Amino acid sequence: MTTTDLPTLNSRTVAASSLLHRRALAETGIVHLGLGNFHRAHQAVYTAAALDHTDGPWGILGVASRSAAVADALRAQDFRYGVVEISPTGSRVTIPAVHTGALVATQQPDAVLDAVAAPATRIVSLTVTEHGYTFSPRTGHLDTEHDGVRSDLRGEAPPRTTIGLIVRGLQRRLRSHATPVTVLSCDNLAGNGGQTERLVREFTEALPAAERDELLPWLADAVTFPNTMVDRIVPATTDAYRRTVADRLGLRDEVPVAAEPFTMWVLEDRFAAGRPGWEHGGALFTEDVEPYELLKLRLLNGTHSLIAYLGALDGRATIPDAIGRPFVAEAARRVLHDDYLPSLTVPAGLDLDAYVAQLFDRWANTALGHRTQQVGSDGSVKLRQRVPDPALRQLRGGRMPHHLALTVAAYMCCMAPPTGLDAGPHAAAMADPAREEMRRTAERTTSVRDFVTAVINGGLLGDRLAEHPQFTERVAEFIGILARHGTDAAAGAAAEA
Ligand code: CS2
Repeated sequence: MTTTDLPTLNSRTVAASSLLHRRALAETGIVHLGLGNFHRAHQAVYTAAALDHTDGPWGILGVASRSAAVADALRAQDFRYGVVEISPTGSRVTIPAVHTGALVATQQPDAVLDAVAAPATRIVSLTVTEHGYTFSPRTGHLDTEHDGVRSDLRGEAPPRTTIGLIVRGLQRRLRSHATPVTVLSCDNLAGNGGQTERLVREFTEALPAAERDELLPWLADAVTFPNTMVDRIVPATTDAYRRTVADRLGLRDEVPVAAEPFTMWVLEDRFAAGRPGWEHGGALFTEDVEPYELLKLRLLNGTHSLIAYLGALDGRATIPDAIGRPFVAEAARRVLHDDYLPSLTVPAGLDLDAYVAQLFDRWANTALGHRTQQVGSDGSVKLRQRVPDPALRQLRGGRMPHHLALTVAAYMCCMAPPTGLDAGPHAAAMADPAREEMRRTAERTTSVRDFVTAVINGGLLGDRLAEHPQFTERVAEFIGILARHGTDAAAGAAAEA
């Protein structure tokens, strides 16, 4: 039997399955921007646990940015889908069943703005990836040169950026009833709540005076932006995961999400209008999220980037394949311990050795098959969050962060391979908003060193690393070694330095 012969997963077939709990969904209390896999395997699962514990008005309206595919499929399945938890020892499927609707921002912009403004909406959460915040990689401020930002500032419909959409929705809310609301970033940005608040404010400050003066005081009074640390490795959906749901439940699910068993969520408890009891799903509420955020952003995400770029250049399709190469594992260990760890304050009570050992186990989860291409995509916006601060800290202390330089060198080789280097299919498949610009820079510069200088001075990693030409020099040296002698030799040179 093929999966197409099976009944579709929907509220009726799910309710008939003894495996699954039944939940009569209450009203929508959360509008979530970014209906991607991560949200569906993370916040949705915590919300399901909260609602399993106590009923509440916390249904989630999911908003896809552009693509209608997931929203349409979810609608056809009454917003039910499977989360396939994959570990080396097996898999299990759960159905969060917390979504009350799905919209596509580009197709139904007015309905999205209405949803943000609706009195019942108490939380507007977002997972739009680093790329979705439209900050300038150079300055970190709102990118007012960005076409979408400019169009949104002029008030053209539909809003083209997430920050524009949030501000326009909040404006509508203020004008209709002005009740408080929480904007909850769940993306991998350092200080994600604070950054979102700043970008929202910068957008508002750039509006005409009357709009600005109306909105700014209300934002300060009635809207909170808690910081959060989110963690769960969630690969792209494949037919293999669709088959797992079919095998386990005997139902056809077009949009399951696979995820590792590990999951973590740490949040500041600053909600303007209440929240679900996410602690019942294991979320941790604390006054100071920053140590957790930085720990995860650097040790997991930062090291992940190095594994993805070195792995891709070495011809590895997946993170577990990459970390299975001893020289990649050693480079990961070194960047984590030598370059990232000194920049961190370990949260009180956290067993660092166990945390690090667990990271290596998570990366090695071959059953999950997380792709190097996925982790390596959008490096220009991701590395900006991961590399500069720890690198600057080392450089200012008179130490060269060799493995951070290697990370940047491997990234640049994936984006604009120097002469003599075949970066391979996994690097070629990495999407990145800066790729074209880097390629053009490579064409107009005559040496690797000039290329690296132009890219770094152009603000790829902010504007402060350019003050340390020895870092640029080191990146150029690694690119030379990668091109002439390969990934193994480059990692070896970093380890010996
Ligand atoms: C990864 C993250 O793609 C990436 O950059 O590092 O998506 C990572 O898998 C998650 O943050 C894990 O929580």
